Amino acid sequence: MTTTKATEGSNEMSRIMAGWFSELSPMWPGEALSLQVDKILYEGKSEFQDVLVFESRSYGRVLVLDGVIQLSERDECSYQEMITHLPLCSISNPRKVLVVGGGDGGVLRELARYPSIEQIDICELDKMVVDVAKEFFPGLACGFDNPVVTLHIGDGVAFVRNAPPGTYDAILIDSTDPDGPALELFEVPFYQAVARALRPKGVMCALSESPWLNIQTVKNHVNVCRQVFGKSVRFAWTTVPTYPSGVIGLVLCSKEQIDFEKPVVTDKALGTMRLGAACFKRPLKYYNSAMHRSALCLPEFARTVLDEENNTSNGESPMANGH
Ligand code: SPM
Repeated sequence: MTTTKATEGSNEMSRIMAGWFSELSPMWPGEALSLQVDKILYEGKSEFQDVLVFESRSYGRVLVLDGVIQLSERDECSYQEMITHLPLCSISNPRKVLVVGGGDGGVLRELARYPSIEQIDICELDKMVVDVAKEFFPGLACGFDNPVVTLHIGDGVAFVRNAPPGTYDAILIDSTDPDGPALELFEVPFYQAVARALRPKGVMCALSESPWLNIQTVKNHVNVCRQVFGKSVRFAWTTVPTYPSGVIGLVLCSKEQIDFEKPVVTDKALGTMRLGAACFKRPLKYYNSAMHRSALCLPEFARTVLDEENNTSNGESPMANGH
C-alpha cells in the first residue's frame, strides 16, 4: 500500500466534521466522498504518513492514509480480487509472486487461492500499515498467515531494482495514488525494473487511475507502460464505491504477448483458500470469469483515448479531469 519514501507533505484537506469524514484532494477537485463516522478506532502518525481507522455507518471499518481512503470492509473485495485475479488467472501455475505495497494483507489473502504459489515476497514501506491491519482488519491481514509469505519492510522501488532478473511470475503493485510518495511507481525506470524482475512469461498489474477522474493521467500511465512492455499492455477497471468516482483503473502488462481477455484459470478453481495448515472454502465476492472479460471493455470516451492507434498525440482529452 505504501511503497516509497515520502517526498511531499500529507494531504491535509480531508477532515471529519459533524460526524462525517470527507475525502478532499487536489487529485479530484470539486468533489468529495463523505462517509458517516460511528467511531474513530485509531489515529496515528508514522514516519511516512497519517493513519486513520474509523467505523463507518454504512461501509464497516475504513482505512485512511494521508486523508485518502484506502479500503473499506464492505467494498475491499472488488479491488483486492480484481488486482489479484486479473493477472493471476491470465497465466498457468504461478510459483513466485511479488507484492509492492499491499501492507493491509488483502492481496496476500487473495493469493492464498492459488495452490501452485510457493513464494510470495511483499515489500511494504510502512510497518504501521501492517500493524494497524493486523489489529483492525483481521479479514484482510489473515493473508500474512500464509507460510510462503515473506514480509520486507522497505522501499518498494529499491526492492524491485535489487530483485534477481527473471524471478517472478507475477508482480502486483498495490500502491497509493499517483501523487507524492508513490509517484516513482508510475515512471519508466520503475517499470523497466519490474520487467527485469519478471520471468519471460510473467505478468504485472498496477493500480492506475479512474478514467472518470483524469483520463490524461490514465493515458500517461498506459503510455509509460507501453514504452517498457510494448503492445502487451491493457487497461482494466473495477468498481469501488468508496473511491472517488466509484471506479478505479488497473494496468495489466506482460513480457510476452498474452490474451488477457481469455483467462486460463476459471473462477471455479478459486473457491478454496490455503493459509498454512488451514484449508477452507471462501467463495469469491466480486471476481468471476465474466467480470474478468468485462473489466477489459472500455467506455467509448476512454477507449478512443487509450487505443494504441489513437494514442500517439499529446492532445488533452475533453474528458480530462472529468469535465
Ligand atoms: N489493498 C488496498 C490498498 C488500496 N490501494 C489503492 C488505494 C487507492 C486509493 N485512492 C483511489 C482514488 C482514485 N485515485
